[in-house]
Amino acid sequence: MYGNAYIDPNEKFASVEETPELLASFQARIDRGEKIEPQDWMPAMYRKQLIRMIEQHAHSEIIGALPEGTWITRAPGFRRKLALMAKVQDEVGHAQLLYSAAETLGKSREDMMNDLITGKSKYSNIFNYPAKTWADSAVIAWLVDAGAIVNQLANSKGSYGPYCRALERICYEESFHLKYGHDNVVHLATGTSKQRQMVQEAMNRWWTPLMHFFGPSDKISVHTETLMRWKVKMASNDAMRQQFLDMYVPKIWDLGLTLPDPKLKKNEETGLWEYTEPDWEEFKRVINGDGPCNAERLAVRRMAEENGKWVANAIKNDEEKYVTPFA
Ligand code: FAQ
Repeated sequence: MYGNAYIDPNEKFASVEETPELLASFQARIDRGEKIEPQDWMPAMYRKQLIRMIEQHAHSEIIGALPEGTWITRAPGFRRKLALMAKVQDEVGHAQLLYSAAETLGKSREDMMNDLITGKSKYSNIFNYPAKTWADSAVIAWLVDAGAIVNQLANSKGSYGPYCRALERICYEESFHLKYGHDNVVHLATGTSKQRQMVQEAMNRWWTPLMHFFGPSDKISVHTETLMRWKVKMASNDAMRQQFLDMYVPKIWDLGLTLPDPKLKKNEETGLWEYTEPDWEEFKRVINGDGPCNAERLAVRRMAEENGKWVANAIKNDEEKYVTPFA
């Protein structure tokens, strides 16, 4: 999978001791805005955190294809079906880019896939909710993609080269998804009263998961401080949530739609949005496997793994055939 040039970073740096001098010079590189590349030395914790985050992101993309994917066969019209099919394919492609970026840090794709289907790794909370109507798929494409772009655009300026380059490319595609989703929402919001009702109900259903999507509030976030010091995360969870609210709440209200939070308003003095703190207990339950669709999502992935094993084996055998003679 890595080709012959690949050197397992865990082995390459196994004997390097993490001295204070080495840690300081690493931090200095980050502070100067240099990119860290796979062949560079990095603290074990930087590597571990990056693997965790990129892997979770990759899993989110393939699991994220599922709620919208269920609407491909039922999309209203041929053009919307084609567009949705292309979008879902893009999401799976994003997972490929991200798994490749995570592999550069020394975790194999097989291990990542195993950790996903055994429930060891997390993926985004938001994909554990059902897309009940066509309007849900529209809201996902508009607002989940919008949230993803806020996060990814910021983090594409981060410190780890392969992740940043993957994010840059992903953002181009997500921007188009967002336009597709917006078009669908506008169509429903300006349609018949039944269509308006359908999109309003979808908005109500997705609001809390969307607020959760940016991660726990800064007061209770575990990793933000370390990840921001290392420029893996370029803004805190609350800052990204604020940016999303600032960009999208006015657009939602402009369409005559409402949001299910009576406290939601912009404080003109502070420039910050005020909102009801979303239920973080629900968030914890969902990310730890007890959301409405967790079991179903992992069951689909397990089935895909099982059914696709022969393809993986064929590729592996093929790789061996080509790689061995030059080893
Ligand atoms: N869902 O200390 P923090 C997409 C966990 S891609 C699940 O604040 P951190 C494309 C976190 O892992 C969407 N778990 O964590 C698409 C940690 O648990 P751990 C995915 C979450 O890492 C669109 C614990 O809570 N994007 O949508 C979530 O500093 C449409 C404590 O939290 C990414 O993954 C959550 N929302 O910040 C596809 C972007 N939030 O691991 C199809 C990369 C937190 O210690 C259709 N990731 N947790 O057991 C990130 O930017 C960060 O990881 C955050 C969380 C911001 C998500």
